[in-house]
Amino acid sequence: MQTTPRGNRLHIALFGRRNVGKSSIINAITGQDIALVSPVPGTTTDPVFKAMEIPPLGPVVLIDTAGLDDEGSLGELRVKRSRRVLQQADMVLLVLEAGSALTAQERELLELCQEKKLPVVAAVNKIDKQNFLFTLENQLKELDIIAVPVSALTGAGITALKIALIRSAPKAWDDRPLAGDLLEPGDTAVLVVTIDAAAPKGRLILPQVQTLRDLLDHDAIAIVCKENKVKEAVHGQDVKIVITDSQVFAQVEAQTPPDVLLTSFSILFARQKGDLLTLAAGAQAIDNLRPGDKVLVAEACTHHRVEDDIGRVKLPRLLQQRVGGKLQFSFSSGTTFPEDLPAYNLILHCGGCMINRRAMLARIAQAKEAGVPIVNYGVAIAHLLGILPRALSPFPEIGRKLFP
Ligand SMILES: Nc1nc2c(ncn2[C@@H]2O[C@H](COP(=O)(O)OP(=O)(O)OP(=O)(O)O)[C@@H](O)[C@H]2O)c(=O)[nH]1
Ligand code: SF4
Ligand SMILES: [Mg+2]
Repeated sequence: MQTTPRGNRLHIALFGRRNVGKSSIINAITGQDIALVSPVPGTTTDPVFKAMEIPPLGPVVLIDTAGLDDEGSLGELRVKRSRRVLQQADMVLLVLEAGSALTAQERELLELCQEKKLPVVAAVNKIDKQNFLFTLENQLKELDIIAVPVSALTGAGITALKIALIRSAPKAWDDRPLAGDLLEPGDTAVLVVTIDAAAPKGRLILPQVQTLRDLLDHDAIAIVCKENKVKEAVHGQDVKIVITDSQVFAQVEAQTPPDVLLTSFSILFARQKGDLLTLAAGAQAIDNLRPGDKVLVAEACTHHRVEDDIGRVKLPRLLQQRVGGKLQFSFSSGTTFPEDLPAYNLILHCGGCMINRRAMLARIAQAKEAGVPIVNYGVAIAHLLGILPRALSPFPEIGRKLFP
């Protein structure tokens, strides 16, 4: 499977009057010039579907549409086609122009969205030339719609817009598969579980059980073995993927044929919870750290800390070994995320098991806005062990971007 199938992508449909900047906002969100922009109203005529990976939203399809106020018989036809897009949308981004008020067409669209229970976020664009938002903001507030002031021209508010999209995305979007989407029904996965002194007595740990369950939910076949039996587990079977504990990755890799996908449980969880592309890019930034640099270790809860705590002790030690000198560590925990992010050279975040995906993605967005690389514990460990490129083999889109 080379790319995320469309069905697993969040479909965001952009609507708005002609010339309000729908296409420009697509370009601003993606950071690329992919949608045709011009001062001539009616530039976008037919719905345009763009499938892409937008950190930190993940794999999405953005749907650019023709203006809702298009006129004439051809215009009416275009409006109809635009509206039809609603059937394929998971959520709607209504683009408005600062200084205006809601029109009948926009209200009609919002009513339709309400009927279909589609989440709506409104972007009030062109605040660089007109920042009178009062009327629109009040109208949208009455309708219980989040309004984000933006300028596609200057980029102002675009991160806030991404965060609003993440927060408003439909509930089902949070329920992402762990591994099941990497296999077709009937495909086989080998799960490698270490049973050492640290393993709990008489049971498997939660990430292993969750992965197993996810594979079964997707009608895949799962073989479970220890790290010394991978060769036998793979032999003679048509195995699609091997999933292993990070600590025995090298040993497992040596027994896994190159044409079989290989990854670790922590990479799967980083993907499910966060935005793997940004986190993997953040891991690369570890190599740029120099002695004296500032690292923020952020944990999403105030869990009980153990003696060789991964965030407080183990990872700081490993990082300093890699850098060859002392780093300045700051620690944050719980629901607050520090304001002074630009002061750091790297953010090392926990797996975030106590917060939902939206909250994790919002933190990743804040880090990106501050221009600070962010990596989580699992991905950082994979990088420090030198296994990241191979562990990303099931996600060629990400591998291609990071290791072209
Ligand atoms: N000043 C300013 N101009 C903007 C902004 N966003 C878009 N524009 C300009 O507005 C015009 C229309 O932008 P488009 O992105 O093509 O608008 P659209 O909504 O896709 O228009 P149609 O496809 O014609 O419906 C272009 O000249 C853009 O450069 C903004 O934030 N500020
Ligand atoms: S990974 Fe989970 S338990 Fe650990 S600090 Fe983060 S939220 Fe808390
Ligand atoms: Mg357009």
